[in-house]
This record gives sequence, C-alpha cells and structure tokens, in this order.
Amino acid sequence: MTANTASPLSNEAIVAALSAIVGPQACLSQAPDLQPFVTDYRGLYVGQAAAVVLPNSTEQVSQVMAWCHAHGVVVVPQGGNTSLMGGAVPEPQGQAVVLNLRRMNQVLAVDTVNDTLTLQAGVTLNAARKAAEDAGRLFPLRIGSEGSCQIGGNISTNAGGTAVLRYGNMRDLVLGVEAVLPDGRIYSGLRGLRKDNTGYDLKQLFIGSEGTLGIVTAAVLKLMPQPTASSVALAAVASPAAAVALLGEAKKTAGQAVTAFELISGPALDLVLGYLGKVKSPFEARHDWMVLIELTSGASAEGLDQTLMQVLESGLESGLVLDATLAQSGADAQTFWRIREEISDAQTRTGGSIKCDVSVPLSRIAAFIEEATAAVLALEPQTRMIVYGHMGDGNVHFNPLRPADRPAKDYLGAFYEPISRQVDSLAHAAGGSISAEHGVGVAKRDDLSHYKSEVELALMWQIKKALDPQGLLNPGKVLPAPVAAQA
Ligand code: 2HG
Ligand code: ZN
Repeated sequence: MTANTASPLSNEAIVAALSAIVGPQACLSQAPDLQPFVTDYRGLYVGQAAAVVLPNSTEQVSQVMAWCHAHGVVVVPQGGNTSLMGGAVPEPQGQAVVLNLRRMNQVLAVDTVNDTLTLQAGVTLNAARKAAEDAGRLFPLRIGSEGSCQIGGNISTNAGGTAVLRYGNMRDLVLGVEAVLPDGRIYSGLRGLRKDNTGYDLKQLFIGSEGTLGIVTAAVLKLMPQPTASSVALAAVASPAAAVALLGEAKKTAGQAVTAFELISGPALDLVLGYLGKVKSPFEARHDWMVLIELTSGASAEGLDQTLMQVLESGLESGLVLDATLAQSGADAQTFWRIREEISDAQTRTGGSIKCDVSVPLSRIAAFIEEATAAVLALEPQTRMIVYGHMGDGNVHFNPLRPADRPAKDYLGAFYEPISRQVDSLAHAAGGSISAEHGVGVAKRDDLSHYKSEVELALMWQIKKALDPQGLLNPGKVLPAPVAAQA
C-alpha cells in the first residue's frame, strides 16, 4: 500500500485522460517541464511522474481524483514544494500524477465582521497575509518560505513558524476546509464558525496529514487584529536555561505581547553572518547563546520599547542576560529578523547538515539541549552546533553541521544516521516530538515506528485505509511501511 502502485495504463493514456479534464496546457508531461515538480527544493528527493496537472477549480481536482481512483493511478498533491521532508514530491519510481494547486490562487472572501479570510489552496502565504493587511487585519502565520509556500500546503503540513508562541500553529488558525477525497468526492467544510460541536471535527483529518487523506482545495482562516506597534531585541544569554528563565520574565512583564522568542546558538550566528556577508554581528563579543525577542501589541511603540527594556535590564541585573541590543528602527528590526530567518538557507548553501526539528516541554528544553549537544560532540567533537529556532514554543531546530574541513558527502554518509537518531531519541525521552513543525514526509517516516505507540500507528493506518483504501494518495509518506505489512 505504500509505494509504486503501478497502473496498467501507459503514461500517454494517463496524459490524454487528464488533459481532457484540465486542458492540454495544464497537463505537463515532458521531462524538462516535470523536473521542478518532481524534485524538492533542496534537491535531496527526486521522484518520477507520468504527468503534472494544474487544475483551476475544485471541480477539476475532483474529476482528476475520480479518474485516477477509477484507474489505479497515484496522485501526489503539491503546493509551493517547500517541504524539508520530501513530502510533496513523488516516489523515485512510478507513474504518479503530481497535482499542483498553484492556479487555484483566488482570495474568495474577506469578512471583517466575522474576521475570516476564505481562499483557494494555491494562494501563497504572502498573498494571504497581504489580503488580511489590506482589510486592516492580521493573518499571523509567519514562516521563511512565505513567498512561495501555499495555504493548502500550510494546512496539509500544519505549518508553524516564528509566531506560534502568540498565535498557535496553522491548525489553530483554520476554521473551515474544503478537500477532495481520494475517490473524487468533495468534503465541503468551508464554514467560518468558532463554535461547532456537531460531532467529529472532520476538517482536522486534512490538517497535518500531509496530503495522505485528501487534497485541501480551499479554507476559511481566522483573522486577528493588526498590531500597531512592535519592539524587537537581540539578547546574549548565559545559557539555554537562562533563555528559558528570560522567557518566563518576559511573559510575566509583557504577557500576551510576547510574540516571538527565538534561540540562536553562537555557531548558528557565525554561519549566517558568513553567509550574509555584509551584515555585522549586533554584539561586540562572541556569545554562545542568543535570543531574538519580539513584542507586538495595539499600544504605543514607545511603551512597548520600555517594556522590552525593562525585561532586558532586569535580565542583565540577574545575570540571565550578558548583553542586549534593542532595534532602534524598522530597519534594525528587519536586520535582526534577517539574521534569524536566513540560518536555514545558510545551512542549505553549506550542505550536509542534519535536520532535527524537535520539540520538548519548555521545562525540559535546556537539559535536552545540553544532553544532545554533549552526545553529538562525543560522536564528532568538531561538529558545528547549529541550534536555533522557536524556543518560546518549545521547538528547536537542532541541526548539527559537519566540521568545516569535512566534505559534505562524507559527513552525511558517516554521521547522519547515528547523530539524528541520538538527538531524536533524547528528545523523545524528554517527552518531546521528533518533528515539531516540519512534518514527516519521507525523511522521518520510518522513524515514526520507534516513537509512536502500536495503538497510534494502527489508528493512523485505519484512518488511511478508511479514506484511501487503494493507497493512491501521496503513498510512501508519513506512515511507516513496516506497520503497513502488519496492519
Ligand atoms: C526555520 O525556522 C525553518 O527557519 C527551517 O523552520 C528550519 O532549516 C531548518 O531546519
Ligand atoms: Zn522553524
């Protein structure tokens, strides 16, 4: 049920049938046209497809799915193709159809009384944020790839990002979903209700299931009041434990205004500054740990700056904070954020880093970071500890990077597995998750069998089989294969 379900049809027959539904221009089948859709953006996962279809309506998605269901053809849904987990490209062999939603990019309604935004799945996150802003509202999901990632993908992967501390994950921001089921039926749940207790909350099936249960085609999202002021600072802290204590102080002093609290390790700052070139370190001395703090509110900017200063000054007095710099302008704030946001790309450019996107209860996160760092350095003492991310919500990107003098391919081959297994198992032992916000895709699929209980895995398979008995929708993703054989 997981892989390479072969259809008895030729690629040409598949292309002919799908062209009749979406139109020949919207059904790609030549190798150079397929290439960007079958390769993930880091170039790590390369799949095979018979065709890429670009439907322009829910009705077309439904017809494509019904036809593929009737003919045993695999479908891989795709948004902006920004997954770090290989979740949005087909498997290496087979006759998959990639169904990309980018032509379904209409904002359908903005309701400023109900504070909701209704849109098609192919709207980019940037465009959704802009539609909210034009209506004097905020759509608060904020992630680095917002220019290319799409709302449908954000929903399917339950995207997180840098404002989860204040606003929650994508799941918390979705009120209604429309999705096409593997057999082509349409689940119409485009409701903008904040209360609806009429039985199972079916939309949740499509949020975070990475396109394995249905294809999200439209959604109703929550809008928030637009903050009128923000205040941003970078602070060097004594240790991860000091960062957690500082977060506690910030929450006590600034309450709801604490919007982002991001950790940055010394090696992560070194790496990103090297990558950005002209951007200078905001600190004179080199520090092992830093945090980026952002407060936002509807109050005045001066008041917010004062509140953040108060947090930082009391941190300096108590020794939690070693040095701090408050953004004096929007440009400063942008630079601070750029430093944080570009760490991921700096890693991609350097090659050969390990991605461990873990979350741990805040009460245990500092101990986890210490233990995992010691474990990695015991395996390879010169590893650059690129540790950063959304500490405020318990999520750390614990991404050890090979020593500078080791070629990327050696490092991946020799150290990837033992190091990531160590980090994941320590996170799990600390009551954490091995994938906080990036999802499972292919990259973490088989690891799930070590970290989920038999009951959880069996339930996941039961749900998958109930909705997609032929296993035609995004096969080989999320669900670990060995359990499939037992189930
Ligand atoms: C971020 O927070 C992204 O920058 C990417 O989630 C993290 O590349 C990564 O590991
Ligand atoms: Zn992140």
